[in-house]
Amino acid sequence: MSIEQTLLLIKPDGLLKSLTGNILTGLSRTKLIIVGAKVVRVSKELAEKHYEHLKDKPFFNELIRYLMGELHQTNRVVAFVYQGENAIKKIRDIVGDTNPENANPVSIRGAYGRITTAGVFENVVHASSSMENAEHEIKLWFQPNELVEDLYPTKEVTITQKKEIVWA
Ligand code: IDP
Ligand code: MG
Repeated sequence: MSIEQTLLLIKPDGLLKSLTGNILTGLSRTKLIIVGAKVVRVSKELAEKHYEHLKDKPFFNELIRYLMGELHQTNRVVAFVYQGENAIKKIRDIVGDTNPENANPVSIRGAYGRITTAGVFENVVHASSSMENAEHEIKLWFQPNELVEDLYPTKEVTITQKKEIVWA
């Protein structure tokens, strides 16, 4: 058994349907621990990087609009990093099959997902599918100081003349 990390996103349809509590309760059965959590405004760039591997699919443009919240009058997702033994499989088992119609009816996607007429699977959550995939995704969504564990090697850089938004 290996200690793994995995990225879990509550997608815009999950937020529109107020499913955050249900989803977290469902996932708490895994006894995994949360080592990072935040609400993220999803830019087109972030959405396209996240789904880069699907860029040749016919549903890609709709999928990007979906993750950006354009189909659900919102512009955010909630992101979590879970950690523990076999975290990737444990989370994916509860999340269910990619296609909500094939997903176990008691899984998150089986219970709450749907297929839109535009053809995208609105399946409520995203979960990493392999260790390589998880590392890539966690680094995309979180900076090292946003996680309470040192998961991957870091380096120190000095950034000068960087503009930042601070409270006025
Ligand atoms: P996953 O989310 O179960 O890992 P991926 O193949 O990585 O599945 O696909 C990413 C997302 O793209 C899915 O969660 C779903 O929203 C959407 N998607 C995947 N395959 C299809 C499809 O055949 N039709 C419509 N949407 C799809
Ligand atoms: Mg995937």
